Amino acid sequence: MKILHTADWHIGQRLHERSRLDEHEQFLDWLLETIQARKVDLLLVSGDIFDTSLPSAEATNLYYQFLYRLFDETDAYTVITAGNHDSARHLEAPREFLEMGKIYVVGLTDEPAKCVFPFPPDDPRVMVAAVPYLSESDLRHLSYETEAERNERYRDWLKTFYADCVACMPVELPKILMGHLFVQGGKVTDSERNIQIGGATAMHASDFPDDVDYIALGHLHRPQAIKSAAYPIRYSGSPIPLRFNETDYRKAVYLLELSDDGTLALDEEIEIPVFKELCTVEGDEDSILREARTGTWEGKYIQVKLKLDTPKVGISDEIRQAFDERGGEVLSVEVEVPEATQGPPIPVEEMERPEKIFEQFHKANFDGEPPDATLTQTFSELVQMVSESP
Ligand SMILES: [Mn+2]
Repeated sequence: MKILHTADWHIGQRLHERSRLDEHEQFLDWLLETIQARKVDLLLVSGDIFDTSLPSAEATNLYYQFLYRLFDETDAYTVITAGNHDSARHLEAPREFLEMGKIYVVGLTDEPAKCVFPFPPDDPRVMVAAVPYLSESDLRHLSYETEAERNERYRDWLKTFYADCVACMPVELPKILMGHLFVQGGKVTDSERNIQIGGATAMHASDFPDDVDYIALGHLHRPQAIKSAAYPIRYSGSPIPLRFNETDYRKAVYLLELSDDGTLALDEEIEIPVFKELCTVEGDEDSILREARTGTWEGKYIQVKLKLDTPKVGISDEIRQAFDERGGEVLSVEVEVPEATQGPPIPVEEMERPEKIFEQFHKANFDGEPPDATLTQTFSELVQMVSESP
């Protein structure tokens, strides 16, 4: 039996306002071909199907077209869970309907038993716990708690949830746990939002139950395995780079093989082709224009980081055009000009309370004058409002 682990599709994502739907379409075509070619029996998608909780009609259509083709053109079962980017309720809304197509979607986690599925359902060989992202807002609010205590409670809650899932499974069958969460030791890139709730929440590899065979995670966008566990804990990563700085490593899906004796092993890390190359070009005006006119840019997305001595009107357009003439599409031009009026930087160790930082900022920008009482009061009210908003 072949099982394929993927996550973090982020369908509908835009990079500097540029739609990525064409890349997602190519990825899903590739995924379907891979499922057919490798005769995959079970596809696991561990959260962040969409990039936003209310995806566009086009993004939604692409997703359902893919699901329909999975049903129509393959024999695979599919398990999909919600990530922090998804709307758990929206994803789950067509649940009963999708089940007719052997597609199981879990968005909300009210009960561990509802997350546990046997595959194949009529002659179980493996158990899967389809655990979606557990949002902090699902935790009961306790006003007397410190942030650290709340983080601990979140972690405990996850631990218990996974243990309860495993308790619902027959002991003799191999077990796969899905999840959309941060495990300590994972390598973070900068495109994961809300990676750690409150800044410190993380599961530890040892928090997962003992009697498990594989943990199929989503949330981190770089494919990776977490060290120091008795069984593999893996993030498959996102199929396309979501930022310009996510291009120094390859994207992948994991193919697992469940043998007849019930052993589950990694069969192959299958590299995903690069559908669109993302490039960053840095330098001064002359060097960037020279690169634009001599490089190979056909079909590439480009981010330009331009260093100028003084601001120059129209330079961005000139750069965009130069790349455009050789088939490249510039998605962003960041211009860096030496800032004469900038105040001295505030050392990190001096950044205490927001009010303190504000005072330092004011002094730095207004000839050493601290903000007056009204301004200080207004700022405090603002901080209060922000910290109380959900
Ligand atoms: Mn994600």
